[in-house]
Amino acid sequence: MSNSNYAGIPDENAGLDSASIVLIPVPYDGTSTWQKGADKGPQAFLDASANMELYDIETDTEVYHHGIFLADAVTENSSPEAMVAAVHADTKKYIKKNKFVTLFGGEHSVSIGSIRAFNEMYENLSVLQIDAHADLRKEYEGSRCNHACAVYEASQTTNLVQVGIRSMDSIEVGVNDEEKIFYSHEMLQDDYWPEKATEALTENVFITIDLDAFDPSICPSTGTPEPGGMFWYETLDFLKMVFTEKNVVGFDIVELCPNPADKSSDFLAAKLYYKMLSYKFKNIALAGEDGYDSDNTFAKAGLKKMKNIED
Ligand SMILES: [Mn+2]
Repeated sequence: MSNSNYAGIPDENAGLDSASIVLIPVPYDGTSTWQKGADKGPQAFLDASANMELYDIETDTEVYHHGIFLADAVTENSSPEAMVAAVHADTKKYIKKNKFVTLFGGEHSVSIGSIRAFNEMYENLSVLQIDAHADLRKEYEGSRCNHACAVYEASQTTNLVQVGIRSMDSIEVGVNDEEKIFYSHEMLQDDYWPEKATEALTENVFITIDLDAFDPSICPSTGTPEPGGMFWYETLDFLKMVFTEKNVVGFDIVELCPNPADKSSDFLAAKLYYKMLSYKFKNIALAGEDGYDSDNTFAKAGLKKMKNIED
């Protein structure tokens, strides 16, 4: 990555020791089947982030004051399995440092590694997947670490809740509990889907967002754009509900496939990432406020839900 600090934030907010937040870029595109280019996603996301205003109007906060450390990118790409192992190791390393860990892909197979790490570190983990595709294949093209298998493991080892789904293969039917799949055509008919999806989650939630969940009219730069997707404010309202009612322990955003003729998708991804951080930290005091003396106030807020830190 050519950017030294996330979003051009000052060095004092970008160091690992004092940062509450870690961002791990994973520029990986080894298994995508149609349009290549998700390996360029992290750089386009960082470039758009550097051109974004850092005051969030809605929460009246500047979340970067909590510190955002831009980690070295995971560049292992010798095989899908090796990439997943590398993502798993890095994610776990930073969770153990009591950071709020976030990742930016890359294609969706990177989430196999991040979800595995969070599931090892947090009790009764739910995975909230916001995606056009079910991604529930056990194996695809000879690998269990293909993007089409992104949440198969999560469906077996966590409480998986899927939102925005509008494309799947018949072999995926029945892999996840139908009660926990919120299909786009049903969401359109049910004003209460956000409450129902939130209720389906346990306390500890990892969120994985495949940008193709959004309608291609607002986010066309993804590998497989599917019509009939989610819009900006309905997505933010839902995320706000989840961040308010649950303990979101981390998240990833994947499948930005940049197109030089469309900067709006890069910018949507940048803004989405920052919005999610703003929702997470809006009620967590900054160092020096409300009697907190620690540089890393997330450590205090987040630790209590974690499994044995020595795992
Ligand atoms: Mn996906």
